[in-house]
Amino acid sequence: MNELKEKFIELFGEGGEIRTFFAPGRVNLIGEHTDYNGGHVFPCALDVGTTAIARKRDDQQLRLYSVNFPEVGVIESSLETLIYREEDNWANYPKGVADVFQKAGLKLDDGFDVLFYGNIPNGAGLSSSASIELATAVMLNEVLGLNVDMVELVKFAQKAENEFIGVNCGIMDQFASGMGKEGHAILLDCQTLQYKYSPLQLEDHVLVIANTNKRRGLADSKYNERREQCERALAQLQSELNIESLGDLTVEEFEANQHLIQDEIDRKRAKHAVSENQRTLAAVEKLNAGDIEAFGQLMNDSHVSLRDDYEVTGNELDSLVQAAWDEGAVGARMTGAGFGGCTINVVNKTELNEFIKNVGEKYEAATKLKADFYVVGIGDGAREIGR
Ligand code: NG1
Ligand code: MG
Repeated sequence: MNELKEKFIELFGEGGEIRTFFAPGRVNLIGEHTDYNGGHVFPCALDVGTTAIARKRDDQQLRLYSVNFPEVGVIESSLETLIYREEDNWANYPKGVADVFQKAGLKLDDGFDVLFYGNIPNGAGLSSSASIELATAVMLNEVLGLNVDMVELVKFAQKAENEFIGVNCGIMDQFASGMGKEGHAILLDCQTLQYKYSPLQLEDHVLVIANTNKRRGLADSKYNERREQCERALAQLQSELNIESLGDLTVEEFEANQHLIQDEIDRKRAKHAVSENQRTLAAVEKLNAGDIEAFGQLMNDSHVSLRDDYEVTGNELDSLVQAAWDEGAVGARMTGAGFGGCTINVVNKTELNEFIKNVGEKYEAATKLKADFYVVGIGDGAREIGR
Protein backbone atom coordinates (compact mmCIF):
# COMPACT_ATOMS: atom_id res chain seq x y z
CA MET A 1 0.00 0.00 0.00
CA ASN A 2 2.81 2.41 0.84
CA GLU A 3 4.52 1.65 -2.43
CA LEU A 4 1.28 2.44 -4.28
CA LYS A 5 0.96 5.75 -2.45
CA GLU A 6 4.56 6.63 -3.24
CA LYS A 7 3.94 5.88 -6.89
CA PHE A 8 0.79 8.03 -6.78
CA ILE A 9 2.75 10.98 -5.39
CA GLU A 10 5.57 10.45 -7.86
CA LEU A 11 3.05 10.63 -10.72
CA PHE A 12 0.59 13.21 -9.49
CA GLY A 13 2.42 15.21 -6.83
CA GLU A 14 1.90 15.90 -3.11
CA GLY A 15 -0.98 17.55 -1.29
CA GLY A 16 -4.74 17.29 -0.95
CA GLU A 17 -6.70 14.42 0.49
CA ILE A 18 -5.79 10.99 -0.88
CA ARG A 19 -8.39 8.25 -0.42
CA THR A 20 -8.18 4.54 -1.19
CA PHE A 21 -10.91 2.24 -2.47
CA PHE A 22 -11.08 -1.45 -3.24
CA ALA A 23 -13.45 -3.62 -5.27
CA PRO A 24 -13.09 -7.40 -5.55
CA GLY A 25 -13.18 -9.81 -8.45
CA ARG A 26 -15.66 -12.66 -8.26
CA VAL A 27 -16.00 -16.34 -8.86
CA ASN A 28 -19.32 -17.89 -9.74
CA LEU A 29 -20.07 -21.14 -7.91
CA ILE A 30 -23.04 -22.15 -10.04
CA GLY A 31 -25.57 -20.46 -12.35
CA GLU A 32 -23.62 -19.91 -15.57
CA HIS A 33 -25.01 -18.06 -18.57
CA THR A 34 -28.20 -17.54 -16.63
CA ASP A 35 -27.81 -13.84 -15.73
CA TYR A 36 -28.83 -12.48 -19.14
CA ASN A 37 -31.55 -15.16 -19.32
CA GLY A 38 -33.38 -13.79 -16.29
CA GLY A 39 -32.24 -16.67 -14.11
CA HIS A 40 -30.30 -17.03 -10.87
CA VAL A 41 -26.56 -16.91 -10.22
CA PHE A 42 -24.56 -17.82 -7.11
CA PRO A 43 -21.25 -15.93 -7.10
CA CYS A 44 -19.01 -14.75 -4.29
CA ALA A 45 -16.60 -11.83 -4.08
CA LEU A 46 -12.91 -12.67 -3.85
CA ASP A 47 -10.32 -11.20 -1.53
CA VAL A 48 -8.36 -10.06 -4.59
CA GLY A 49 -9.44 -7.21 -6.81
CA THR A 50 -8.67 -3.63 -7.79
CA THR A 51 -7.34 -0.92 -5.50
CA ALA A 52 -7.89 2.70 -6.54
CA ILE A 53 -5.97 5.55 -4.91
CA ALA A 54 -7.64 8.83 -5.75
CA ARG A 55 -7.58 12.57 -5.22
CA LYS A 56 -9.91 15.25 -6.47
CA ARG A 57 -8.57 17.86 -8.87
CA ASP A 58 -9.74 21.41 -9.19
CA ASP A 59 -10.26 21.16 -12.92
CA GLN A 60 -12.32 18.79 -15.10
CA GLN A 61 -9.50 16.43 -16.04
CA LEU A 62 -9.38 12.69 -15.37
CA ARG A 63 -5.83 11.37 -15.10
CA LEU A 64 -5.67 7.59 -14.85
CA TYR A 65 -2.73 5.28 -14.33
CA SER A 66 -2.49 1.52 -13.81
CA VAL A 67 0.46 -0.11 -12.12
CA ASN A 68 -0.41 -3.21 -14.15
CA PHE A 69 -0.02 -1.45 -17.51
CA PRO A 70 2.90 0.95 -17.06
CA GLU A 71 3.50 0.91 -20.82
CA VAL A 72 0.16 2.68 -21.34
CA GLY A 73 1.26 5.53 -19.08
CA VAL A 74 -1.08 8.18 -17.67
CA ILE A 75 -4.29 8.47 -19.67
CA GLU A 76 -5.74 11.93 -19.60
CA SER A 77 -9.21 12.97 -20.68
CA SER A 78 -11.64 15.74 -19.92
CA LEU A 79 -14.88 14.88 -18.13
CA GLU A 80 -16.60 16.82 -20.88
CA THR A 81 -15.44 14.54 -23.68
CA LEU A 82 -15.40 10.97 -22.43
CA ILE A 83 -15.15 8.71 -25.44
CA TYR A 84 -14.09 5.10 -25.93
CA ARG A 85 -10.66 4.87 -27.51
CA GLU A 86 -9.05 1.52 -28.31
CA GLU A 87 -5.61 2.81 -27.33
CA ASP A 88 -6.80 3.83 -23.87
CA ASN A 89 -6.93 0.13 -23.10
CA TRP A 90 -8.02 -0.61 -19.49
CA ALA A 91 -8.71 3.11 -18.83
CA ASN A 92 -11.91 2.85 -20.87
CA TYR A 93 -13.52 1.16 -17.84
CA PRO A 94 -13.16 4.06 -15.38
CA LYS A 95 -13.92 6.52 -18.18
CA GLY A 96 -17.07 4.55 -18.98
CA VAL A 97 -18.23 4.63 -15.37
CA ALA A 98 -17.68 8.40 -15.13
CA ASP A 99 -19.64 8.78 -18.37
CA VAL A 100 -22.59 6.78 -17.00
CA PHE A 101 -22.68 8.93 -13.84
CA GLN A 102 -22.92 12.05 -15.94
CA LYS A 103 -25.52 10.59 -18.30
CA ALA A 104 -27.58 9.70 -15.21
CA GLY A 105 -27.59 13.42 -14.43
CA LEU A 106 -24.95 13.28 -11.71
CA LYS A 107 -22.70 16.09 -12.77
CA LEU A 108 -19.10 15.41 -11.80
CA ASP A 109 -17.88 18.88 -10.88
CA ASP A 110 -14.32 17.83 -10.21
CA GLY A 111 -11.77 15.79 -12.03
CA PHE A 112 -9.58 13.14 -10.43
CA ASP A 113 -6.11 11.70 -10.36
CA VAL A 114 -6.36 7.94 -9.86
CA LEU A 115 -3.84 5.16 -9.60
CA PHE A 116 -5.17 1.60 -10.04
CA TYR A 117 -3.59 -1.63 -8.98
CA GLY A 118 -5.17 -5.03 -9.66
CA ASN A 119 -4.11 -8.40 -8.30
CA ILE A 120 -6.59 -10.61 -10.15
CA PRO A 121 -5.11 -12.79 -12.89
CA ASN A 122 -6.03 -11.05 -16.12
CA GLY A 123 -8.37 -12.52 -18.71
CA ALA A 124 -9.14 -15.52 -16.51
CA GLY A 125 -12.84 -14.82 -16.12
CA LEU A 126 -12.57 -13.57 -12.54
CA SER A 127 -14.02 -10.17 -13.40
CA SER A 128 -11.08 -7.86 -13.21
CA SER A 129 -13.09 -5.51 -15.40
CA ALA A 130 -16.08 -5.40 -13.03
CA SER A 131 -13.69 -4.73 -10.16
CA ILE A 132 -12.20 -1.70 -11.95
CA GLU A 133 -15.73 -0.45 -12.65
CA LEU A 134 -16.90 -0.84 -9.07
CA ALA A 135 -13.72 0.65 -7.58
CA THR A 136 -14.33 3.69 -9.80
CA ALA A 137 -18.04 3.89 -8.99
CA VAL A 138 -17.48 3.77 -5.23
CA MET A 139 -14.68 6.30 -5.49
CA LEU A 140 -16.78 8.82 -7.43
CA ASN A 141 -19.73 8.26 -5.13
CA GLU A 142 -17.73 8.73 -1.91
CA VAL A 143 -15.37 11.51 -2.88
CA LEU A 144 -18.13 13.59 -4.43
CA GLY A 145 -20.62 12.69 -1.66
CA LEU A 146 -23.29 11.62 -4.15
CA ASN A 147 -25.11 9.13 -1.88
CA VAL A 148 -26.00 6.68 -4.62
CA ASP A 149 -26.78 3.26 -3.14
CA MET A 150 -24.70 0.21 -3.98
CA VAL A 151 -27.26 -1.58 -6.15
CA GLU A 152 -27.56 1.57 -8.23
CA LEU A 153 -23.75 1.75 -8.53
CA VAL A 154 -23.81 -1.87 -9.68
CA LYS A 155 -26.28 -0.94 -12.42
CA PHE A 156 -24.11 2.03 -13.45
CA ALA A 157 -21.13 -0.31 -13.79
CA GLN A 158 -23.08 -2.78 -15.92
CA LYS A 159 -24.27 0.11 -18.06
CA ALA A 160 -20.69 1.26 -18.56
CA GLU A 161 -19.76 -2.22 -19.73
CA ASN A 162 -22.82 -2.48 -22.03
CA GLU A 163 -22.86 0.99 -23.52
CA PHE A 164 -19.36 2.43 -23.22
CA ILE A 165 -17.23 -0.70 -23.60
CA GLY A 166 -19.79 -2.46 -25.82
CA VAL A 167 -19.85 -5.81 -24.00
CA ASN A 168 -23.40 -7.03 -23.72
CA CYS A 169 -22.94 -8.73 -20.31
CA GLY A 170 -25.48 -9.60 -17.65
CA ILE A 171 -25.33 -8.12 -14.16
CA MET A 172 -23.65 -10.92 -12.22
CA ASP A 173 -20.07 -9.67 -12.18
CA GLN A 174 -20.84 -6.13 -11.15
CA PHE A 175 -23.37 -7.28 -8.55
CA ALA A 176 -20.91 -9.66 -6.92
CA SER A 177 -18.14 -7.05 -6.89
CA GLY A 178 -20.41 -4.40 -5.39
CA MET A 179 -22.52 -6.47 -3.02
CA GLY A 180 -20.17 -9.28 -1.93
CA LYS A 181 -20.00 -10.26 1.72
CA GLU A 182 -17.10 -11.92 3.50
CA GLY A 183 -17.63 -15.67 3.94
CA HIS A 184 -20.85 -15.65 1.90
CA ALA A 185 -22.05 -16.31 -1.61
CA ILE A 186 -24.98 -14.37 -3.10
CA LEU A 187 -28.02 -16.00 -4.61
CA LEU A 188 -29.19 -13.34 -7.05
CA ASP A 189 -32.34 -13.35 -9.13
CA CYS A 190 -31.08 -11.48 -12.16
CA GLN A 191 -34.57 -10.54 -13.27
CA THR A 192 -35.81 -8.87 -10.07
CA LEU A 193 -32.40 -8.23 -8.46
CA GLN A 194 -33.69 -9.81 -5.27
CA TYR A 195 -30.80 -11.41 -3.46
CA LYS A 196 -29.95 -13.47 -0.43
CA TYR A 197 -26.61 -14.22 1.22
CA SER A 198 -25.68 -17.83 1.97
CA PRO A 199 -22.90 -18.52 4.46
CA LEU A 200 -20.40 -20.81 2.79
CA GLN A 201 -20.20 -23.52 5.40
CA LEU A 202 -17.88 -25.89 3.64
CA GLU A 203 -16.63 -27.52 6.83
CA ASP A 204 -13.60 -29.60 5.91
CA HIS A 205 -13.60 -28.40 2.30
CA VAL A 206 -12.04 -25.49 0.48
CA LEU A 207 -12.85 -23.75 -2.77
CA VAL A 208 -10.05 -23.88 -5.29
CA ILE A 209 -9.86 -21.86 -8.50
CA ALA A 210 -7.81 -23.49 -11.23
CA ASN A 211 -6.73 -21.37 -14.18
CA THR A 212 -6.40 -23.19 -17.53
CA ASN A 213 -4.11 -20.37 -18.70
CA LYS A 214 -5.89 -20.68 -21.99
CA ARG A 215 -6.90 -17.16 -22.96
CA ARG A 216 -10.52 -16.74 -23.85
CA GLY A 217 -9.97 -15.79 -27.45
CA LEU A 218 -13.40 -16.22 -28.99
CA ALA A 219 -15.31 -15.50 -25.81
CA ASP A 220 -16.90 -12.22 -26.90
CA SER A 221 -18.27 -13.25 -30.28
CA LYS A 222 -19.45 -16.65 -29.01
CA TYR A 223 -20.98 -14.94 -25.98
CA ASN A 224 -23.09 -12.71 -28.18
CA GLU A 225 -24.03 -15.67 -30.35
CA ARG A 226 -25.28 -17.59 -27.28
CA ARG A 227 -27.33 -14.57 -26.24
CA GLU A 228 -28.95 -14.40 -29.66
CA GLN A 229 -29.74 -18.12 -29.66
CA CYS A 230 -31.43 -17.82 -26.28
CA GLU A 231 -33.36 -14.71 -27.36
CA ARG A 232 -34.62 -16.50 -30.45
CA ALA A 233 -35.67 -19.54 -28.40
CA LEU A 234 -37.44 -17.27 -25.91
CA ALA A 235 -39.32 -15.41 -28.64
CA GLN A 236 -40.58 -18.70 -30.08
CA LEU A 237 -41.68 -19.97 -26.66
CA GLN A 238 -43.45 -16.66 -26.07
CA SER A 239 -45.68 -17.34 -29.08
CA GLU A 240 -47.62 -19.64 -26.74
CA LEU A 241 -46.31 -19.01 -23.23
CA ASN A 242 -46.72 -15.95 -21.09
CA ILE A 243 -43.13 -15.69 -19.86
CA GLU A 244 -40.63 -12.86 -19.58
CA SER A 245 -37.43 -14.87 -19.69
CA LEU A 246 -36.12 -18.43 -19.84
CA GLY A 247 -35.60 -18.13 -16.09
CA ASP A 248 -39.40 -18.24 -15.66
CA LEU A 249 -39.61 -21.87 -16.81
CA THR A 250 -39.15 -25.10 -14.90
CA VAL A 251 -37.46 -27.98 -16.70
CA GLU A 252 -40.84 -29.77 -16.95
CA GLU A 253 -42.51 -26.74 -18.53
CA PHE A 254 -39.60 -26.39 -20.91
CA GLU A 255 -39.80 -30.02 -21.98
CA ALA A 256 -43.52 -29.76 -22.62
CA ASN A 257 -43.01 -26.72 -24.87
CA GLN A 258 -39.60 -27.14 -26.45
CA HIS A 259 -41.20 -28.18 -29.75
CA LEU A 260 -41.99 -24.48 -30.21
CA ILE A 261 -38.28 -23.83 -30.74
CA GLN A 262 -37.52 -24.52 -34.37
CA ASP A 263 -33.76 -24.78 -34.42
CA GLU A 264 -32.18 -27.75 -32.69
CA ILE A 265 -29.15 -25.76 -31.53
CA ASP A 266 -31.30 -22.94 -30.11
CA ARG A 267 -33.26 -25.62 -28.26
CA LYS A 268 -30.10 -26.99 -26.64
CA ARG A 269 -29.02 -23.51 -25.57
CA ALA A 270 -32.39 -22.80 -23.99
CA LYS A 271 -32.37 -26.20 -22.31
CA HIS A 272 -29.10 -25.27 -20.60
CA ALA A 273 -30.42 -21.89 -19.44
CA VAL A 274 -33.56 -23.43 -17.95
CA SER A 275 -31.89 -26.45 -16.36
CA GLU A 276 -29.00 -24.37 -15.02
CA ASN A 277 -31.38 -22.01 -13.31
CA GLN A 278 -33.16 -24.91 -11.64
CA ARG A 279 -29.83 -26.52 -10.67
CA THR A 280 -28.69 -23.28 -9.09
CA LEU A 281 -31.75 -23.05 -6.86
CA ALA A 282 -31.40 -26.72 -5.91
CA ALA A 283 -27.67 -26.32 -5.21
CA VAL A 284 -28.19 -23.41 -2.84
CA GLU A 285 -30.84 -25.40 -0.98
CA LYS A 286 -28.44 -28.32 -0.61
CA LEU A 287 -25.63 -26.07 0.56
CA ASN A 288 -27.84 -24.32 3.10
CA ALA A 289 -28.85 -27.74 4.40
CA GLY A 290 -25.17 -28.67 4.80
CA ASP A 291 -25.20 -31.29 2.02
CA ILE A 292 -21.90 -30.48 0.31
CA GLU A 293 -21.83 -33.72 -1.66
CA ALA A 294 -25.15 -32.89 -3.32
CA PHE A 295 -23.98 -29.32 -3.94
CA GLY A 296 -20.85 -30.69 -5.63
CA GLN A 297 -22.84 -33.10 -7.77
CA LEU A 298 -24.94 -30.19 -9.08
CA MET A 299 -21.72 -28.31 -9.93
CA ASN A 300 -20.64 -31.34 -11.94
CA ASP A 301 -24.00 -31.48 -13.71
CA SER A 302 -23.63 -27.78 -14.50
CA HIS A 303 -20.34 -28.44 -16.25
CA VAL A 304 -21.82 -31.26 -18.32
CA SER A 305 -24.66 -29.00 -19.42
CA LEU A 306 -22.22 -26.20 -20.33
CA ARG A 307 -20.12 -28.72 -22.24
CA ASP A 308 -22.84 -30.59 -24.10
CA ASP A 309 -25.82 -28.24 -24.41
CA TYR A 310 -24.34 -24.76 -24.22
CA GLU A 311 -21.02 -25.77 -25.79
CA VAL A 312 -18.84 -23.14 -24.15
CA THR A 313 -16.11 -25.30 -22.63
CA GLY A 314 -13.38 -26.62 -24.95
CA ASN A 315 -10.53 -29.06 -24.47
CA GLU A 316 -8.68 -27.09 -21.77
CA LEU A 317 -11.66 -26.55 -19.46
CA ASP A 318 -12.91 -30.10 -20.02
CA SER A 319 -9.48 -31.62 -19.30
CA LEU A 320 -9.04 -29.58 -16.12
CA VAL A 321 -12.51 -30.49 -14.86
CA GLN A 322 -12.10 -34.14 -15.80
CA ALA A 323 -8.80 -34.28 -13.92
CA ALA A 324 -10.49 -32.75 -10.87
CA TRP A 325 -13.30 -35.32 -11.03
CA ASP A 326 -10.75 -38.13 -11.35
CA GLU A 327 -8.83 -36.78 -8.36
CA GLY A 328 -11.89 -36.89 -6.15
CA ALA A 329 -13.14 -33.30 -6.16
CA VAL A 330 -16.51 -33.05 -4.44
CA GLY A 331 -17.54 -30.73 -7.28
CA ALA A 332 -15.79 -29.18 -10.29
CA ARG A 333 -16.97 -27.02 -13.16
CA MET A 334 -15.91 -24.23 -15.48
CA THR A 335 -16.74 -20.75 -14.19
CA GLY A 336 -17.42 -17.52 -16.07
CA ALA A 337 -18.10 -17.19 -19.78
CA GLY A 338 -16.06 -20.25 -20.78
CA PHE A 339 -13.78 -21.01 -23.80
CA GLY A 340 -10.83 -20.85 -21.41
CA GLY A 341 -10.30 -19.09 -18.10
CA CYS A 342 -10.90 -20.86 -14.81
CA THR A 343 -12.61 -23.77 -13.13
CA ILE A 344 -13.99 -23.82 -9.59
CA ASN A 345 -13.51 -26.87 -7.41
CA VAL A 346 -14.71 -28.03 -4.00
CA VAL A 347 -11.86 -30.02 -2.50
CA ASN A 348 -11.28 -31.85 0.75
CA LYS A 349 -8.84 -29.84 2.91
CA THR A 350 -6.76 -32.89 3.76
CA GLU A 351 -6.38 -33.72 0.05
CA LEU A 352 -5.56 -30.21 -1.13
CA ASN A 353 -1.83 -30.55 -1.84
CA GLU A 354 -2.22 -33.91 -3.49
CA PHE A 355 -5.14 -32.58 -5.53
CA ILE A 356 -3.18 -29.60 -6.85
CA LYS A 357 -0.20 -31.75 -7.74
CA ASN A 358 -2.11 -34.53 -9.49
CA VAL A 359 -4.63 -32.35 -11.30
CA GLY A 360 -1.79 -30.10 -12.48
CA GLU A 361 0.11 -33.08 -13.87
CA LYS A 362 -2.88 -34.62 -15.61
CA TYR A 363 -3.86 -31.29 -17.10
CA GLU A 364 -0.38 -30.69 -18.42
CA ALA A 365 -0.26 -34.18 -19.94
CA ALA A 366 -3.58 -33.56 -21.70
CA THR A 367 -2.96 -30.01 -22.95
CA LYS A 368 0.76 -29.15 -22.62
CA LEU A 369 -0.35 -26.17 -20.54
CA LYS A 370 0.39 -25.49 -16.87
CA ALA A 371 -2.55 -24.69 -14.62
CA ASP A 372 -2.40 -22.26 -11.69
CA PHE A 373 -4.30 -22.91 -8.48
CA TYR A 374 -5.62 -20.48 -5.88
CA VAL A 375 -7.46 -21.26 -2.68
CA VAL A 376 -10.43 -18.90 -2.63
CA GLY A 377 -10.74 -16.26 0.06
CA ILE A 378 -14.23 -14.76 0.10
CA GLY A 379 -14.14 -11.06 0.85
CA ASP A 380 -16.46 -8.07 1.08
CA GLY A 381 -17.77 -6.00 -1.81
CA ALA A 382 -16.55 -2.60 -3.02
CA ARG A 383 -15.62 -0.13 -0.27
CA GLU A 384 -13.28 2.57 0.98
CA ILE A 385 -10.24 1.03 2.65
CA GLY A 386 -8.31 4.03 3.85
CA ARG A 387 -7.59 7.72 3.78
P1 NG1 B 1 -16.96 -13.33 -17.56
O1 NG1 B 1 -16.40 -14.65 -17.18
O2 NG1 B 1 -16.59 -12.24 -16.59
O3 NG1 B 1 -16.64 -12.95 -18.97
C1 NG1 B 1 -19.45 -13.43 -18.51
C2 NG1 B 1 -20.40 -12.27 -18.28
C3 NG1 B 1 -21.35 -12.53 -17.10
C4 NG1 B 1 -22.02 -13.88 -17.26
C5 NG1 B 1 -20.96 -14.97 -17.50
C6 NG1 B 1 -21.55 -16.33 -17.76
C7 NG1 B 1 -19.04 -10.34 -19.01
C8 NG1 B 1 -18.27 -9.15 -18.57
N1 NG1 B 1 -19.62 -11.05 -18.03
O4 NG1 B 1 -18.57 -13.49 -17.43
O5 NG1 B 1 -22.30 -11.49 -17.02
O6 NG1 B 1 -22.97 -13.88 -18.28
O7 NG1 B 1 -20.15 -14.65 -18.61
O8 NG1 B 1 -22.29 -16.79 -16.67
O9 NG1 B 1 -19.15 -10.61 -20.19
MG1 MG C 1 -14.62 -9.60 -17.88
